[in-house]
Amino acid sequence: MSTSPNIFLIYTGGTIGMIKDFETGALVSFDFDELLLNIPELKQLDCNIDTISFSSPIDSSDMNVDRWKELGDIINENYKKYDGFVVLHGSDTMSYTASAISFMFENLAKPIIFTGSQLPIGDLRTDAKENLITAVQIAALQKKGKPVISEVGLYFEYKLLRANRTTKINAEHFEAFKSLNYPSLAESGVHLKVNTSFLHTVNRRKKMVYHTHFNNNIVIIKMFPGVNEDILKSIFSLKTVKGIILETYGAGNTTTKAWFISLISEAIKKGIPIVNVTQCIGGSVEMGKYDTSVALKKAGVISGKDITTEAAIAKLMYLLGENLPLKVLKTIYETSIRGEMSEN
Ligand code: ASN
Repeated sequence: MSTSPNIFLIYTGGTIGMIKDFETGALVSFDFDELLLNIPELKQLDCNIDTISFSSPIDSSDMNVDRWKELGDIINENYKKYDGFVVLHGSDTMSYTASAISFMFENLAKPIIFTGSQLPIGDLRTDAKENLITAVQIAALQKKGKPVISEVGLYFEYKLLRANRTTKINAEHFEAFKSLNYPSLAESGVHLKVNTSFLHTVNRRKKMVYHTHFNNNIVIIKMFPGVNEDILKSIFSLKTVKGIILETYGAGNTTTKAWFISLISEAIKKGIPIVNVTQCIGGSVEMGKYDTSVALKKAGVISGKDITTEAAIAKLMYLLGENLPLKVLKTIYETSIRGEMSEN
């Protein structure tokens, strides 16, 4: 029997497997077998690769919580059988899905590496081949028979990043993702260099726990100068809203208008968690640093610290799905549970 690592390659859709629609000229998801035919190099890798595809591959703009679960179920059902997982996913919402998957798998002890591309695999100038081949190699990395990476990663354009720290920052460049608040986990040059000290460490005696409940009754409100009182009041009055993410300025600042502060504190008094994340792609929320965030802190707003908006959304849906009392939810939210925020 072969001792090479066993890798499960999961195709969800995205540009990597797309072709141009004959009539509209727009890119549409294509057949997985066709994608594999375009990349015979996979057979040369020192690992065994099994593959599976979503029954109808999608552009990642159509991702939703049901699709997260579909993907999570595929990984969970095959967790024991494989040494590592590679997920092919559209780049547009890759950071959201990868963040969600990181919360779904507690005590993850194997690599789940997301990748995709900016150009389809059949395109002459495609970035898909390098992304896919190196993602598989990373998922197959082992030391003393154990996976080197035991977390959810995102590999794109020569860098492996912690997935729940990433944001898509460019629709044009091959370097489409950044992780501004956490260093890269590995870099691919002439050698594949793993930055061991930044890797998530795992206690292998703890059993992996799979979580599937996401409550998507949430809303994200991006602050902007001139934000309208009536519109915000109507959003805050919606009974279906069970959690709010406030995308604030700089280090967590908002308008200090009395109507706004009272909306926030009334909602929290009613048990609605409100999370403060910054609109900046780097840096951290620090409520109390400026006068313009003191009232938020007093009202009990949760600090998202240096979490990305993508991870903040996934974490809020995940913790709401766990049905926790508000105080407990706040404490857990402000703690790094999958390496998604800095501890301070
Ligand atoms: N629209 C595509 C997607 O996210 C973009 C890509 O994969 N580069 O599915």
